[in-house]
Amino acid sequence: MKKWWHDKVAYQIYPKSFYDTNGDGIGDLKGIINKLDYLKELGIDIIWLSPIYCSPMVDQGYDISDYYNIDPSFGTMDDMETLLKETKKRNMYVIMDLVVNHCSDKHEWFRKALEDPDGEYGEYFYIREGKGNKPPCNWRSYFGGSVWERIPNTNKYYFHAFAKEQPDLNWENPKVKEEIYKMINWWLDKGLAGFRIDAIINIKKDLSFQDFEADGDDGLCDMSKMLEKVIGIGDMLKELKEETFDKYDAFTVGEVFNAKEGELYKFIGKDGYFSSIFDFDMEVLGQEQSNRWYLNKDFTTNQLRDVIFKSQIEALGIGFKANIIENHDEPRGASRYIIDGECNDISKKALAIIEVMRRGIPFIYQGQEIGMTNNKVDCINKFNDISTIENYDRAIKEGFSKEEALRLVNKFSRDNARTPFQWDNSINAGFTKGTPWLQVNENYKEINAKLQIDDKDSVLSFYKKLINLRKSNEYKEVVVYGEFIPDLEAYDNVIAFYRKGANKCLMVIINYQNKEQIINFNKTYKILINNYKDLKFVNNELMLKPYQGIIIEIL
Ligand code: TEU
Ligand code: CA
Repeated sequence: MKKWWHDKVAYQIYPKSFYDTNGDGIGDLKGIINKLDYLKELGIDIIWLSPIYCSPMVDQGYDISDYYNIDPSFGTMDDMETLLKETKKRNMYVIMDLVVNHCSDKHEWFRKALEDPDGEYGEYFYIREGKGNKPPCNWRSYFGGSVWERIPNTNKYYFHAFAKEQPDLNWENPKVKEEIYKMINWWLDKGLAGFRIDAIINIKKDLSFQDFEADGDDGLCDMSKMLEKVIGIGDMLKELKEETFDKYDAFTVGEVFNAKEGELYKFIGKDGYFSSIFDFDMEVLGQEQSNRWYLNKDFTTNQLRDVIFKSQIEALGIGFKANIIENHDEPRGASRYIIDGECNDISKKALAIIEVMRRGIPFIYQGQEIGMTNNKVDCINKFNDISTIENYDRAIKEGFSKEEALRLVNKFSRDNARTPFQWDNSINAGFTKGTPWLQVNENYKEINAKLQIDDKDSVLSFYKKLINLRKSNEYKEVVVYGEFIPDLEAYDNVIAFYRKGANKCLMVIINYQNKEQIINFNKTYKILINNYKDLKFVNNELMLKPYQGIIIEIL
């Protein structure tokens, strides 16, 4: 059955770094309203806002102290309502980040829990007695250290999967669930189109809290060990959607890393828990353990191609994944998926084809469309992100030199994607008239939106072309619903596939390497999109230039 969101294109805004209108160095809701026409022009339908709720910002808004209000640094509820009105006018939709695995330690529920751990609000969290002088078990939080934090003057500990300022909410408590459902419906009633659902796979814990074998020098073990084993998340997610999203035909995207093999249909199938889930297969390539970046391995283009194919095929006949090449937790796609020294407008356009032409819902992250790249930071103190600093410290504890640790966090830091949006070549890239909360990438004079808007050969214009193709009357059906069929796998470093629809068949061929590649080819075709001016085709041979990417219609 067709759904309203199937043919849409989504865009993630990281509000703090998008556009600042009052000179405090922090992007705001008015800034987003100001740039809606830019997004509309790009072809965006759905905007996902990273959290803008009240927050002490220990984890940039992913620590919420009040779910019903807007953090003053972003604006007011009036601004939010204006944003909803202005998007509606433009036939655009807004989804917000739903962060309900945990809240902030400043949330009133948690403050009350600390006052009386054995009382009603203690039950809103996971509070357990320590084992002798030690925490209840040896699981490692995603941001390092134990998942348990001792409550002062007691032998009780509370559970936090992320930072200690992000206590996990107790999803086994019906009252907590009721509060969460009420809050979700309150927002949907306001006119939100849905949610991106944060860290949701963590809501189900194995309540036996037993130790696992340590996998690091810290004597702790990755939480994934527990998540792989625990059962029962399905019931929670089913109830969640029935009590909320279903009633509104909302669009939901789950941040799900650990869907078990063969269980995708439960998440995004016809009666799935969510409309879609992110495809993180490219992002976790080479990753040894969650959030221990210094252990990450390099990967080849063939490996990259293989994970893309595998993930695409997995979703066929089941549902639609949300396709990304970067987000606010990841390095810039152009820096991660293009070899250093080969990153240029041509290769960025090749990557853009992968973003938009996979089957699923494209989610473009702010700045991706102009080819923003990783930032270079020369000193650990210049990072802001909690996870970056923690990774650096841990790498050093585990024996890496300071230089090596700095190099590695530069490569993977979440701040790479969080530097301010580069609007133009004026001071601070036109992001703010004040002092930006995070250093602007120094390449803003070469990479900015203003330079690219009127340049028909820019990365930005190329994204527009791709989105236009996806939305055109002629090719919409095949780009949105067409099957995904891999091809040319015998060629190294070539990423090629068909999108086969009811009446049309498109083929994507990308020579994803810095040298020419000849490909035997005996089909009749029409070129729809090409990141070079021409395409050499002689005697049944396609001669692809370095990083040449084409979309052709097979006739
Ligand atoms: O991320 C969840 C998550 O699993 C992250 O730990 C992710 O693996 C990591 O950031 C990659 O480096 C979500 C949000 O997207 C993230 O920004 C938050 O910090 C986190 O939840 C806690 O709310
Ligand atoms: Ca501001």
